[in-house]
Amino acid sequence: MKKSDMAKIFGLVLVLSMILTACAPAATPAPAAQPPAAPTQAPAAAKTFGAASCAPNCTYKDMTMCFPQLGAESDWRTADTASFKDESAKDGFKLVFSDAQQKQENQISAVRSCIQQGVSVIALPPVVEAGWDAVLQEAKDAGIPVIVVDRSVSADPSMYASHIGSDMELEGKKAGEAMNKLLPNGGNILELSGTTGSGAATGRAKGFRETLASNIKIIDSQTGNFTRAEGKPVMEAFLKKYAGQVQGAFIHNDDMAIGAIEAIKAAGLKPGDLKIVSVDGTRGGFQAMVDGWIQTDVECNPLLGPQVAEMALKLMNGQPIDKNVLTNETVYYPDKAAELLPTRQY
Ligand code: GYE
Repeated sequence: MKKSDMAKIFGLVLVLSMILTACAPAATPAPAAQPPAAPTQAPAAAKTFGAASCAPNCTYKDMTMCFPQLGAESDWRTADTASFKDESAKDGFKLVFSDAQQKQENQISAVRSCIQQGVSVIALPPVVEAGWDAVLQEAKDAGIPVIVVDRSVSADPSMYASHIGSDMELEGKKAGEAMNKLLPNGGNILELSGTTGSGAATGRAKGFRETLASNIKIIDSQTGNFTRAEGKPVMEAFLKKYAGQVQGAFIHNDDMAIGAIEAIKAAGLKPGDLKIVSVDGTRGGFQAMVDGWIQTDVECNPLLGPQVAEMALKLMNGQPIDKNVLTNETVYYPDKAAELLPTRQY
């Protein structure tokens, strides 16, 4: 067929289709106004973390946020839970809350139940980093965006919408620098680590080792699972084993530090005999600084509810969001502890 013939046929088809469209009953929507028929026509990002059906006018009243909290192991965690509950009450979105008691399998079943309920968004604080791929894929397949909250996951970032939380490695680095200042002539130290395999413990341990001076030796490291109850016996055992041989301790959170301090007191040591660097900056941590037991407290902010809610609404409305939002945090020392204690929110 000649090119000119093809153009004629094309023109004819075009005119015919215009006539047909014009003659169609008014109630029939024009083809152009219809949404794309097959999801394959939508851009990949829109399909993965797609806007809700109320977009672009979704409000908090349209939102059901799933928050499968990892546990209630520390004052940090209690403050974090309260932050989400307060935000839900303030904004008026529905919060599906559960407490996994530090067990990943409980968190995974909570996420699955949220997917079945068809929540708008899942805010997931993962107890450990590994093992999330399957359930993240299930959420993705269901079109429910997941915001990873607080600790990190090792899954590929394409598996979730965003991460909001602390830079745990940076916290570890700040702790290492603090220990270097506290022990300028070097020494032996202990590490009381957070939950094994958690982003918080892994990051803090890594950052700490990266900055620690070569004349300071970590002679032992054990987990206390971020709790007071486990921090105490771990320190008791440490002090029996290394009596008279240690000058400091890096403790991954204030709750374990408070437990450890009970053991240190019971062993007859005085405030400052063991230089303690802790993390979180809770009221309990501040009180321990006032009392002379903690020499440096690296802040970790648990009040994540407002930021997460704001991002969740943006996701529902199909607005762009940042892939990794880091919390701004500082370092506290005993000199300002008494003055700042009444201002602490957790
Ligand atoms: O430091 C600790 C809590 O994941 C950042 O978990 C959080 C940590 C926090 O139990 O107190």
